[in-house]
Amino acid sequence: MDISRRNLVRAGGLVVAAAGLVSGRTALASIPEAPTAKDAKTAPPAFPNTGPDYQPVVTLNGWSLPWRMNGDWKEFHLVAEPVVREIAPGMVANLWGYNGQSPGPTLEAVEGDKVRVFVTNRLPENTAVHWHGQRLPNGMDGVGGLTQPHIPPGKTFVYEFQLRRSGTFMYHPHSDEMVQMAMGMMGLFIVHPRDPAFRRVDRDFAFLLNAFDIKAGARVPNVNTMLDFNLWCWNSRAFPGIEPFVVGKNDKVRIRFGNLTMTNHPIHMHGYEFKVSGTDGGWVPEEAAWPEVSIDVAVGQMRSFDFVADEVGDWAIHCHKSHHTMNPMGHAVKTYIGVDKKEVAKRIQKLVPGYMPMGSAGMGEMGSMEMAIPDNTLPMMTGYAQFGPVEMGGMFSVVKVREGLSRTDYADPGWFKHPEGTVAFEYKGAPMQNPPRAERPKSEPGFSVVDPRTKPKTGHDGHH
Ligand SMILES: [Cu+2]
Repeated sequence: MDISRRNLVRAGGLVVAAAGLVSGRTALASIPEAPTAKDAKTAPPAFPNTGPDYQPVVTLNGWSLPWRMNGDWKEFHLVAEPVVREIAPGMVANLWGYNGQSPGPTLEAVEGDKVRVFVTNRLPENTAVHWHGQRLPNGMDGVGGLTQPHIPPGKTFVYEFQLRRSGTFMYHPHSDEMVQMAMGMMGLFIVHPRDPAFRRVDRDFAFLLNAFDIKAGARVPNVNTMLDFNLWCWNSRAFPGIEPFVVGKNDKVRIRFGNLTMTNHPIHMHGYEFKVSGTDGGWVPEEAAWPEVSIDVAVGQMRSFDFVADEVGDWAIHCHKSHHTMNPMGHAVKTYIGVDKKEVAKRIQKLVPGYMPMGSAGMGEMGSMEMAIPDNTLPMMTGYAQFGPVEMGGMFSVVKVREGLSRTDYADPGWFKHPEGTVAFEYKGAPMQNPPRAERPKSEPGFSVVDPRTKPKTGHDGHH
C-alpha cells in the first residue's frame, strides 16, 4: 500500500500545537494534508499511538485515513475525486472516490472523539457527505439542499461532530446520489469503544458491498442501471481480486460489512457458526447475539459478526446469491445443459473469435477454459486454488485460519496444508450396484416404469 504523506504518522496523528478546546471555525487557519492511496492492496492495521487504545480494523483491499490532532479535535481530510481502480487483475475502471481510491479510506476514531472532516470537491459536479448511522447535529448530516448547501466543485466544506456511540458506520454522498454511488463513492467509518476491553477482538475486518455495471471493454460504469449489474464487489474488488481474511488459530475475529448496492446479500461463511454482534443501530448485547452461518444484509444496512477461529483451514466466505459470485463475461449465453456443442462451437469460434458456448454439462468447465475475452473485463468465474479452478467470481473470498501467526501478520499464507486423511477422496472399491443411467444395460428391470394403477398396496400409503 503506497500512501503518500509528508508529515502524518501512519499509525496515529501528528499533534499540532494548539491547546485546549478549539471552538469550531476559529482554528481553521490550515487544512490537514489529504493522503492518497494509489493501489488496491490491503493496508496493515493502523494502531493508534495517541489517545485511547483500540484494535484497528483491516479494510479489505483498502486502508485507514491518517489524521492530525488540532487541540482536542481529530482532523481528517477527504478529497472527492475521479480515481482509477483495479477491480481485479486484468480490469481497471474509471470511478469516482475519495483520496485516490474507491471506496474512500476508512475513518477510524473513538467514541467521544470530536472529529472534524474537511471535504474537498474535485468532482465535475456538486457533492455532499452523509455520515450514515451517526448521531450528530442535523446541519452536519450531509444531505445536500436539505441540511446544507451542496459543495460546489473546487470548494472545501468542514463537518464537525462528536462521536456519540461506537459501532460500524459508513459515509457516502447525498448529492446526485444515484450517480455518485454508482460511480463508487463511499467509505467506512468505524467508531471504537471508549473502553478498549469492550467486545474486543484480535482481528477486525471491514468492507463495503458495492456493484457496478461496466460493459466488456468499457471503463466507466453505467450509472442508470437499476438492477442488472455485472460486477459484484467487496470494496470495489471482485474475486480473485479480493484479498483473503488472514486469521490466527483461536483468534477472536470480527467481520463487518455494509451494503451500498441495490439488492440484499446473504453473506455466508463456511466452517463456523458465528454470532451477529452488531448492526448500524449499535451493538447486539452479548447475551442476545444470535448464531448464524449466513446473515443477510439489506440495502443500506451494516452487519458485524464475531467468531473464535478454532478450525484451521481455507474457509470460503461469499454472498450466497449464486449470480453474485460471477463476473461479467458469459451471462448472455443460453442454457444448453445436456447438449453436446463442442463441434458446433469450434465452427462458430472460427467465425466469431471468443465465442463461448455455455457448458453442456454445466458451467463448471468454463472455470478451467482458456478463453479469449475482450480487453478490460473479467471472465465469468475464475480463480485457481491448490485443487483446480474455484469457478467463482464477484463477492467471494477465503478466510485462511493458520496456526502460529503473529498477532500482526496478515500476509497471505498460501493454500492450507491438509493433514493426511482429511481431504475428500475418490472411491476405488467395488462398483456400485445401480450404475449411472448412461452405463445401465437397456434390459435392466429396475428401469421399467411402475404403473401406479397396478402397484401393489403396501399398507403404508396412508389411506384405506
Ligand atoms: Cu449478493
